[in-house]
Amino acid sequence: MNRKDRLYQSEITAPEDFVFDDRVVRVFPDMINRSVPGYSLIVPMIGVLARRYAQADSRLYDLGCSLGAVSLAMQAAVHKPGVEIVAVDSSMEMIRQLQQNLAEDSDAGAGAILARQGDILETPIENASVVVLNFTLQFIEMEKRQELMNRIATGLNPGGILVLSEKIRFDSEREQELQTLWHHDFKKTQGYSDLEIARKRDALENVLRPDSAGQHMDRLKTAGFGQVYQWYQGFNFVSLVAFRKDGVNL
Ligand code: GEK
Repeated sequence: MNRKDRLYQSEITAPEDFVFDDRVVRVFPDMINRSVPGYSLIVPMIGVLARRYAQADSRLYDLGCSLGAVSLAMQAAVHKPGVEIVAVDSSMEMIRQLQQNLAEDSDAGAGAILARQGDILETPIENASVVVLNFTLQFIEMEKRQELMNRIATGLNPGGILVLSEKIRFDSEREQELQTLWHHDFKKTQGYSDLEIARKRDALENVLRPDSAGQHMDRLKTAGFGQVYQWYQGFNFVSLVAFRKDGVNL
């Protein structure tokens, strides 16, 4: 755990699609911190948002939870009674490690974290006050994204929120080029070499398919979210808060 990510220096030699397996789990916290600009800010800020919108006796969902960073941030920030945090990931290796971490953590806070292996496309969303997809939707098949958003909107209680963080692509070719360049510059400051950056980009090519901000907006509106606000951007990484159309939100 918490080892340095050197996967694209030498460990992965032949080109292959990126998968969330044991090798990735071992380096995941280092990998995501050095790859997503602002990750270490985004996670606790989701805790701040959850603290405001979590409702007593409801569920908080962390969909595509990996090692549960968002679940832990929400657990630390939310003190309402009867809150259950449901953390779901399709990678058995991720969930196994998360469950081990939770079992070893004697400081577990108020809301229980239920960590389960599963496909978020098949996870029922019920009695939810906060639903978080922190860089997960980008890995879901394009054709299945709308239905997932529809189910989330239906499963959210009035007054609840969806937090959606994503890598995005830009409609303007020039902006796409620049933001990508700046993101790669960021990765270089984090110690990744040009070769590692290029190899990782190739590995993610068929796996991580970013939408544009406009596509996200349209999909969220279609699903029944009335107000959508971007609260974070770091180059081509953004995070949005969406309110259900019929919600009364402060
Ligand atoms: C964090 N949210 O640390 N069902 C469930 N999980 C899935 C599915 C699916 N269909 N597809 C992909 N995943 C985390 C980071 S990482 C983002 C999320 C990244 C899972 C996949 O196994 C992986 O753990 C996660 O989504 C994406 O805040 O690595 O860039």
